[in-house]
Amino acid sequence: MTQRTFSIIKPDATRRNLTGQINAVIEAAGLRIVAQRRILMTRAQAETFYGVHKERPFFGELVDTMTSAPVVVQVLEGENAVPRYREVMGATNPDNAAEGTIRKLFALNVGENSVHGSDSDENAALEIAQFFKAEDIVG
Ligand code: 3AN
Repeated sequence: MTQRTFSIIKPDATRRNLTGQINAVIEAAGLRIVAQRRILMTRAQAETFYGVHKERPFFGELVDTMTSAPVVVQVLEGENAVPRYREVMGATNPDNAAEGTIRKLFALNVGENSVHGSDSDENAALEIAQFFKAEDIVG
């Protein structure tokens, strides 16, 4: 089934000018970039986005990192987009990421791990709605 997921190319990656290389991995995996925008996240946006991690010890660091440089927010479309993109991203900690995954190729460490991808269809819908209007997504 064709689905959508939400992706972020994170500051560690935009800083190293890796947007195009990451997009190439996404497209080679059969996912289509149907919306994309480069933004500087505000602290309020990052705190809302990572609200589920509010109580985690790394929350402050996560918000600092996500607001430290531009990010590219994206909507990806494809068959089983949510689990497919999680596969393409690789494990949260790049030390555990499989060969050929975005995090194995590009991530620096668990906090600067180059990309975000939604972990469920429900969260994908919420995350997409935080950053995109329906008319700005063209499949
Ligand atoms: P994923 O991004 O693979 O879904 P989550 O949801 O567990 O992983 O974590 C969200 C984000 O929080 C990660 N992408 C990473 O940037 C950051 N993070 C997770 N665990 C740690 C940690 N132990 N130390 C610092 N940052 C972390």
